[in-house]
Amino acid sequence: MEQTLVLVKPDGVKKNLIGEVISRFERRGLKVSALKLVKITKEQAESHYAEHTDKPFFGELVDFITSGPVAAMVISGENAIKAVRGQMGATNPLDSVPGSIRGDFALTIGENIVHGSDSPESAAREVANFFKADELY
Ligand code: D4T
Repeated sequence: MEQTLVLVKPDGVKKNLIGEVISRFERRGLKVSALKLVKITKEQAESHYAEHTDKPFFGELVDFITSGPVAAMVISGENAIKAVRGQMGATNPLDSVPGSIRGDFALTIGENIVHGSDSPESAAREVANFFKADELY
């Protein structure tokens, strides 16, 4: 059993895709263990994207993820990290296959609708950045 942090990013919220994204995971058999709509602070965003601090796109990344509310959730299930990343599609939507979330709803890497943790270590850190232990079910 694994847990992963999923964010429907500000572009996904603006496009009314929160339900669509959750529905895809639920229909697959994954569970929603925590869920909230939240405006991320700059500090929280910098911590979330800590591995990208030195990248040229870091500033834009933080500006974008703090530009509007995100739907933050913890998705749980057997191999949830890999299962969710597969359903999200490739980071660059132009490389995402049709049928994946990004392949169906996004065109640019800067606005690619969803985030999902990429390892158990990232998931533990990212879940703790958004939720307290007693907010998980
Ligand atoms: P996230 O973290 O949003 O789930 O995306 P990925 O795990 O699929 O991809 P990532 O960590 O490599 O990138 C994080 C985030 O940065 C944006 N990005 C990425 C960007 O704007 N320009 C770029 O060149 C890259 C590589 C998109 C996702």
